[in-house]
Amino acid sequence: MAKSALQIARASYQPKLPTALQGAVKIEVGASTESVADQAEIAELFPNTYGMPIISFKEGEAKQNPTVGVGVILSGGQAPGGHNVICGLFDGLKVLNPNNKLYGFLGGPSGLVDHQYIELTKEIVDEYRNTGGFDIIGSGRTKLEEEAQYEKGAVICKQLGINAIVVIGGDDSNTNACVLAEYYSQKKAGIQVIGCPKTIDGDLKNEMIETSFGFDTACKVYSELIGNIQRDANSAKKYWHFIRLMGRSASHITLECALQSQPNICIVSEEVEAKNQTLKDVVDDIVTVIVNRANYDLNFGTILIPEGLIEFIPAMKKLIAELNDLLAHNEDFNALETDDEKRQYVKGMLSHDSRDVYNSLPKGIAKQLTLDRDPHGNVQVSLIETEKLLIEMVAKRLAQLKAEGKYKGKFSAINHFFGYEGRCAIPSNFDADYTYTLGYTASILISEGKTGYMSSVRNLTSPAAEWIAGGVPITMMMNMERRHGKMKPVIQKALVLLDGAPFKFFAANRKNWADESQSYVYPGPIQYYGPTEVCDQPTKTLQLEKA
Ligand code: FBP
Repeated sequence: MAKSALQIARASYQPKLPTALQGAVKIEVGASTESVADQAEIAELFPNTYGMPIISFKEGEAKQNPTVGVGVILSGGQAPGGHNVICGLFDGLKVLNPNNKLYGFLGGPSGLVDHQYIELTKEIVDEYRNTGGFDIIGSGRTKLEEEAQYEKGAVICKQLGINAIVVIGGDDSNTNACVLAEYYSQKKAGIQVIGCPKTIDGDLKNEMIETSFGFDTACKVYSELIGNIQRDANSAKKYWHFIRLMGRSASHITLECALQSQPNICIVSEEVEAKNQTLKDVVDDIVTVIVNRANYDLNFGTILIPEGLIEFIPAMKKLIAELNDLLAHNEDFNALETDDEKRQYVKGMLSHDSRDVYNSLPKGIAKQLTLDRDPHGNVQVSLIETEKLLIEMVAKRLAQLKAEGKYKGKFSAINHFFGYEGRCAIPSNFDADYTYTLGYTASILISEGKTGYMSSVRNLTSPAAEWIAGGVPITMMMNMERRHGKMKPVIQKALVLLDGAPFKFFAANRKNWADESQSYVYPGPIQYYGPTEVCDQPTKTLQLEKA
């Protein structure tokens, strides 16, 4: 396989481990835990895995460990560092007992159910050290939520001598991992389940999980690109760049990229929702900045837009919910032939408020809302090109203002969407070290007989040697939420907190960033070799949260 110079150099990078994990380890058991909310319901649903203590690892005495078999699953969207979780897990298992075996289930959780697997040998694992991507075993979005699936999983585990499964995934995958842990405990199946916090979106975090892996690298890649665009904008001085960023729900990625690159405008969905803003309000806010800059002959700039914005605009949320109900299995609608007939039909069925919103949308976007639906009948909002929608609406409003003599500038816009550019990037030193430690930690949790725990590595703004590794009961992160019409126990998603330090820093500075021509920051590409202040810094979000 052909390799780049960086690939070859990174293959021999040895990820940093906390001092406590560099030799034999003993466990320190903390206080018992409670779920973040709905304690009685969660305790009842998880009689075997509720209330367990937080665990941390300290330096200890060497001991004999029995041989174990472990299966690993990559679940959901790719995130830089996934391979290193597997490398850390593999190395940790081999240190515990050289006879330990690691199997990888192929293509995500379905690999467990369909018995698709490979044994991960040293030769295979070595090929993937410090690389991006999930291609070592592949990933998938199959949900593990039915007893029949758990039973099929137990069959292959028994066949291969697997005592523990490690699920590397986001909030939903870790919720499912916990349900699986509880199920196998109840059935006394002898299969432990450990989770690892993955997602570039950064929305799987809490008191004990400081960040999910992949967020650091993905944000650094996007910030580099945004910085490059800003330098171009500042050189050519003729384009407004509308940049949509991945993150299906929370705006962490967009906010982090803003903190790194200081764009002229950054929309935070959680703020839009809290202020009960309409799409028109969002457009007006953008227009105000554009008009103001035009007064100083600055007819260029950058605008960051979170992918999930549409769903956070209360009026849009209502419209989408009405459309979901209206169009689900609607024979009359499906029988209509022309776009115009469909548009008229929808308009006739919507509530007064939603009809106004629908009418205010460009026809193309309105049509998209009625066409693109996922298998559950929901509009796939991530496919909606919000950046193009905003360009169209902003251009229209600026034209009106120009006609009224209130805007004298020139508006030319370019749209971008950054997501896949960062999801499989070569992990930053931070993510390479963090993920390796997460995997290594998982191996120790397994050897200590733990189940229903998430691998947790804290104190991440300190040097890696001082990181605190251990385990957190997954039930501790849970609350009850309505999903598909039923109340379910799920890990609470972490949205951007408007009273949190990262947002407050942004809010205190955004006016300067909007008006000034010299406030852009150009982060440049991720550096893997060089001084620690260039190569090993965690995200601004983490630094501000921990300051
Ligand atoms: P996870 O939540 O599974 O980590 O995935 C995150 C994400 O990258 C989102 O940012 C994005 O909306 C989504 O995956 C896209 O997924 P896909 O490529 O499967 O459509």
